[in-house]
Amino acid sequence: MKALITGISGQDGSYLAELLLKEGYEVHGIVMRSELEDQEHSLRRLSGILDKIHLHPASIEAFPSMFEIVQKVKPDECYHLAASSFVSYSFDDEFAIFNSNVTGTHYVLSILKQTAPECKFYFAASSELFGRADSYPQNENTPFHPRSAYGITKATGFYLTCNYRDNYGLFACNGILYNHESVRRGYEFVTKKIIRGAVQVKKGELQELLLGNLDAQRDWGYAPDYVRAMWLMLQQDKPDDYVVATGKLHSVRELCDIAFSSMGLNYLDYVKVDPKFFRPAETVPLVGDSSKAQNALKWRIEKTFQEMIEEMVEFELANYETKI
Ligand code: GDR
Repeated sequence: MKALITGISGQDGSYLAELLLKEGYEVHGIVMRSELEDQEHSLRRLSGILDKIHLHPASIEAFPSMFEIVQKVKPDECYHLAASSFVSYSFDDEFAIFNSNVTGTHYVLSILKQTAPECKFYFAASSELFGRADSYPQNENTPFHPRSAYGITKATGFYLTCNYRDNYGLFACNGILYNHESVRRGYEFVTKKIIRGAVQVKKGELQELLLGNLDAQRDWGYAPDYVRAMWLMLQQDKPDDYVVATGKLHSVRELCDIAFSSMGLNYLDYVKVDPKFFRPAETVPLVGDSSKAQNALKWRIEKTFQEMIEEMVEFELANYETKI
């Protein structure tokens, strides 16, 4: 079996590549040309498996190069993870995010339809589809109400995926994933930002950590658990869409408390609120009901929130100098 992963160098891409290798797949990944030139940093998450995977340089916004790669690889499964994924940036550059997230997704679907119509397709949708939701917990039937450029692009990708499934018979699935974290998370996301900040404080290199809304709540899961759900979706008899979530809410404040107190510090002494990091407030929290995934895919959560944060803290302390 051959799998093609767009966004293989990211948190999810790297865990998924490891999982697929373990399952005996030949793993191909799309990376940006610049990433190949700066492997030590850009491909750091793949460092343990670089000699076992096949990397192809291309931009998902460039149809001809994507076409050539898909035609050459002829994958059995394609996991489309490449996207601009930081919600805050999407407010700054709405036009660029549409190009990568919408046009890029449309290109991949169209290329698969033309060159590998039997290939199974996974689209990385997001809980940001629900945005200003009317009810919680959200499930596959909850209406979408995205409220960021990022959320709109993910909603468009979701509908593109449904349309290629319904109109062209592609085996195409949407994973509506809630926040998922790990030691490989990027520093702009709040879990890693807080944990990194707490370690910097502990080392005496930071006096205060500036954050946005401390009472914001999220449904945070563990990334390796979530990539397993992606794979399971493509192993079913029929394509479908699934919410992947823990069903539990935690606040940014709670995260600060766990991270700082695990190092014997009180977050109240160091964390300061800066309105620069505020987002439009949620009236209803984003928390998912993943009953469908649990029943149909037999998907289970293996790591709790507390275990995950402790693992991230331990890793950050051990790898502080290398900035993984
Ligand atoms: P999110 O993740 O936007 O939910 O999207 P992020 O970690 O950026 O924010 C989580 C929550 O923390 C609040 N917050 C802050 N966030 C950041 N980044 N920095 C801060 O200083 C800060 N202070 C408070 C935010 O307001 C928010 O409520 C992630 C991404 O992985 C998306 O790609 C994915 O689709 C969704 O999760 C599901």
